[in-house]
Amino acid sequence: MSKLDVNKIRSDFPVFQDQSLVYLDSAATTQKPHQVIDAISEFYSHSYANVHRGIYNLSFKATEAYHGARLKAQKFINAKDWQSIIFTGGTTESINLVAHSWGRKNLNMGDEILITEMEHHSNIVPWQLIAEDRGAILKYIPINQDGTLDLSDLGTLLSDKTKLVSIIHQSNVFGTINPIQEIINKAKKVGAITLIDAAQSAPHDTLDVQDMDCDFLALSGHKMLGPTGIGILYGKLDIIEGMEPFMGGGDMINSVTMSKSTWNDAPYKFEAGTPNIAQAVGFGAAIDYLDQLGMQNVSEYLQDLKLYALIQLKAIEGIKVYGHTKNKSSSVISFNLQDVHPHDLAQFLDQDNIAVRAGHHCAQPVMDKLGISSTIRASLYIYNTKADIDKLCDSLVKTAKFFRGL
Ligand code: C6P
Repeated sequence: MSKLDVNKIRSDFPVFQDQSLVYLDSAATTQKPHQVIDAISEFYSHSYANVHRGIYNLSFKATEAYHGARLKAQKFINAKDWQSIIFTGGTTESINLVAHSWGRKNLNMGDEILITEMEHHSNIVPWQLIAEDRGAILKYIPINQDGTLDLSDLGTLLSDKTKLVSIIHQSNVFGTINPIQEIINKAKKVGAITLIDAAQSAPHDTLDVQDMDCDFLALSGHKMLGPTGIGILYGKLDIIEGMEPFMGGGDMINSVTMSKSTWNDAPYKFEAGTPNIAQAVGFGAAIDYLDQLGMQNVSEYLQDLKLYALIQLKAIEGIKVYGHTKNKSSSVISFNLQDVHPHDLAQFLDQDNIAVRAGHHCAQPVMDKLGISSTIRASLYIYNTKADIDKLCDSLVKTAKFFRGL
C-alpha cells in the first residue's frame, strides 16, 4: 500500500484541474504544485527586493527568504556546510561552473577527465570545451546494450592521470541507477575529483553527499517541482574555496579597484549579479513539498508504478524497451514501437492528451551506441497513476493498429 495519497497530490497541481492530461514528461521538467506557485507569488507580492544589498526591512526579508532556500537545499542533500550550496541556473550551469572554474585551474596538458557514454550533453560538452582549452584528454566508460555501464575496464581507465570523474547518477534515457559509490571510491584511490550529475536522481531518491563523499553534485530545481532557472552546485568547501569565480559582477566581490578585484567568500563568489531570488524561494517550497511527502515514499511509489508500466508496455506487440534489464532503474522508460517513427508516435499520443518526449533526449552518444536516432520516453512522477499508464497503453495499441492497417 503506497504511503502517498495520489488523489490529494493531483489536487495540488492546477494543470490537472483544468484539463484532461496524461503528463509523462517529468524527466524533462515536472509540473508545479500550487504550494510552489503560491510561494513565488507571495514572495513577489509581499517580500520582494534585491538581496544582500539593501539596508531596509524588505531587503532583509528577501535576503532571509533566499538564504532560507539555501538551507533547505543543504538539508535536502545532507551537505555539511551551507556555504557549499551554490545557486545556479540548473545542472547545466553547475557543470559548466566546475569545468570552467575548477578545470581552468587544475587541468593541464595530458591530464584525463573520465565520464561515461551514458551522459546527457550537459555532462559531455563542457568537458570537451575545457579539455580542448587545457590540452586534457576526455575518456569514456562504455555502456552495454542493456543500458548499464561496462565497468570491466574501470581499473585501466582510472590512473594517476585522471584528474576528474563526472558521472550521471540516473540515466535520463534508460533510467539506469549507476553504481556511483563504487566509481567514487575507485576515483578517490587515484586522487581524482568526483562530480555527480543528480539531475534525474534528485527528484526520485534521497541524496546524501556526506555519505557519497562526492566532491561536487549538480541538480536542477525544475525537475523536482521547483521553477525553472534555479538549481544548485554542491561543492566540498575546501575545494570551492580554492576555486576562482565563474562569472564576474556584483555581489561576488570583496573589493574592486581600477586595477584589481578580490573575491567574496563561497558561495557568493560564484553568484555574480542579482540572483534568481524568487526562483530560489520557489525551489525551497518544492523541497518542503517533497520533504513532507518523504523521499523514501516518493521513491517507493515510483518504483511500483514503473514496474506496472514495464509489465503493461512489454505486453504490447512491437514495443521494444531500452534498458531496465537489471533491478536498479528509476521511473524513466524509453521505448520504440516497431514500424512507427517516435515523432509520429508522440503526435498520435498527443491527440489523446498524452505528453511524452520523443527524440535523442540530449544523449546522442547513447543513441549512436544503440544504433538508433531516437526513442519515445515516458517518465513518471508523483502525480501519475496506473490509470495514466493504462491510457498510454490503450493509445499505443490504437496507434499500432492504425499503422499496421488493422
Ligand atoms: N534532461 C531531459 O528531457 P538542465 O537542462 O540544466 O536543467 O538539466 C540538464 C540535464 C543534465 N543531466 C541529466 C541527466 C538530465 O536529464 C538533464 C536534463 C532533460 O532528459 C532535458 S534535456
